[in-house]
Amino acid sequence: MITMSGTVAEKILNEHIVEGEIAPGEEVALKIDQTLTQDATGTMACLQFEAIGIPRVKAELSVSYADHNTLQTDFKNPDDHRYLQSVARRYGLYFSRPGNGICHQLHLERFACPGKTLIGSDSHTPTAGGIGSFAIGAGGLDVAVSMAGMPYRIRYPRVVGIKLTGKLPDWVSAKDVILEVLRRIDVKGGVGKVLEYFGPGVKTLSVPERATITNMGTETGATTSVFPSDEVTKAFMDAQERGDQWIPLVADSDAEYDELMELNLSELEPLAALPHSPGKVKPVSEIAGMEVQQVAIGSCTNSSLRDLKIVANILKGHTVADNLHLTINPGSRQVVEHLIESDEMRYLVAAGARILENACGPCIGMGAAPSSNAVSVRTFNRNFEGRSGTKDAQVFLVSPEVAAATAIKGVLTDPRDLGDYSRIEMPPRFIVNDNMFIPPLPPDEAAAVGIVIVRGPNIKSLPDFPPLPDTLNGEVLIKVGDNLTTDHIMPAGAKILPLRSNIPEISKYVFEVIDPEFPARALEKGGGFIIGGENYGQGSSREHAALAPKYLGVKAVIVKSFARIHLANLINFGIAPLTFKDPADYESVDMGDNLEVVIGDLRGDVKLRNLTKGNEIELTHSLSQLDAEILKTGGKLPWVKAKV
Ligand code: MIC
Ligand code: SF4
Repeated sequence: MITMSGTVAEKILNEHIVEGEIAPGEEVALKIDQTLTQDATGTMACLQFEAIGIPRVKAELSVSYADHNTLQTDFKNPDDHRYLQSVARRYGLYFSRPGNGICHQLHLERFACPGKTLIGSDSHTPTAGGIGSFAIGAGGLDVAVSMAGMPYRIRYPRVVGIKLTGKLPDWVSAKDVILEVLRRIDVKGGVGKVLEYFGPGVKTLSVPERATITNMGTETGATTSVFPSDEVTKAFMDAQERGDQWIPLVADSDAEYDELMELNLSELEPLAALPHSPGKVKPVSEIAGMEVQQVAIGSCTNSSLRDLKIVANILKGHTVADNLHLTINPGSRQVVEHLIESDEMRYLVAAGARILENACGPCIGMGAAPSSNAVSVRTFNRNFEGRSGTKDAQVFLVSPEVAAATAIKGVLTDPRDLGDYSRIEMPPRFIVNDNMFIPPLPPDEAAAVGIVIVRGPNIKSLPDFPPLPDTLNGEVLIKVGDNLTTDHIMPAGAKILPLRSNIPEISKYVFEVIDPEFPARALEKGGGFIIGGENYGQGSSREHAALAPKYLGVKAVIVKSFARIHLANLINFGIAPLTFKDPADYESVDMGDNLEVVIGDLRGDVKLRNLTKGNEIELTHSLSQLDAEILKTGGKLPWVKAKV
């Protein structure tokens, strides 16, 4: 039992705990104040919410955003948007229409509040930590359950205090701060932890800059990242006409962190994450000079007004180098309206930037795929192999400053070579125009009951899964290495994303990037097992990375360690998530081996009999009693339905 040492994370957590013991690693249930969903995960989340059978959302605020699936190459994505809009109207959610912007940028601008808990069906939900919200990414089903008013369960995290001192030098920005954190702790250094920023350097960063840092904290595997709520936060909320929602929230002076890290902002330099991992970080100065074929600016990490203003002022009077394309996705309409008003949009257009819509776009392979073998320099947060839509593209992740300098020069450029830093001026008040949010109907359930839910032909009903037996039999269907991402397990992109509400169809693409024969093999063998290394399932929150393998008959995933959200998704869909007791045993299991795994009631360790090799291995798991119960029932949906 730890005492209330008074970090920001602990203050929010402790106020929201409704069950469980306050001690790192213990399972606690949290009251959730706000929820967010987006269109790529939200369709499934809404189908699940409907299946739970509650007449209206019970969270204080639920927002359904349409920002990922905005490419309309046929009826599927627009059908899903009509479905989401009708569900929002029927069940009392805000609906953010396509064109309004990226969920995390919009939520920060218009809804996120210090001291509140937020759960979102998107792994970058911690963006709202920039305003002092305790914001967690989760699978769609967990968000649906929170929409139904039930608490969300997590392991009480360890809190890492990151003490910021100094001030960012010219040409260095918030992206370099989080890239430096990633350089130090890599893509699994944050697992089981909250990254909390404090110290004198905090006040030098604006809320959108803080949000860039908390957004990409996701790439460390952290449960979330959070900044205090101070005068800077108040000024931001005042400028968004939300000053009345501000509360002060800082760590007590005697607060004790479970771990400490110091980061002197003054010592940072422009950094880049190299292909194909956000944790492979190097100074730009060491790798500058390589020819670049594409620069892409935007994504929930770097599409705020501050970021696009700096880009506009760097590009002013220049032309994009003739060997590359520059695409820009602004984060929201507020950003665009300001750029138009200040004339800075003209600098972007005049320089030759291709202005795309306010949406995720190229970040999730929705358009603007790079050419073959291209080097693509992006302000995004992920550079996993194939995610851009081009398998052999080399994606580098950088700050807006590096991206803009590179766009002018045609080669990867350290922006400090450009000379004087462009100064930008932020408006004292933001242009507030909420006309693309459709607010919920007043809470008169009778009025909403008659609202027809619009379902296009691509929206298929949820598959039903039977309870899990005590003994699982089958073949090892695939064996993968460390840090395998959910983009590998269930790819996204323009072709596959529109199938998110159609499980039989989307299942045909499981492991497409690394083993396109997997779905056919899994079906032919009647299902089986996946063997993996460390940090299996890092990255996106997409529950389809569990749901689709389940549909193909996967019974257990046996690995050295799991990423947090994917582990929860496996439990939610009735796939046993097991780990090797001795990680060295990973070596002894091969693809094609016939296994018998005796899980029993999942109360203790588990035995794996390798029938091909004739040996026995000890497996273990981190399941709570409740997790075990959910798993054995065949997943969370039947379990929740039984409760309701
Ligand atoms: C991503 O960045 O990978 C996504 C697309 O936003 C995902 C959600 C999804 O797969 O729909 C995420 O980060 O959770
Ligand atoms: Fe959208 Fe990219 Fe952010 Fe995911 S990481 S929410 S795809 S902008």
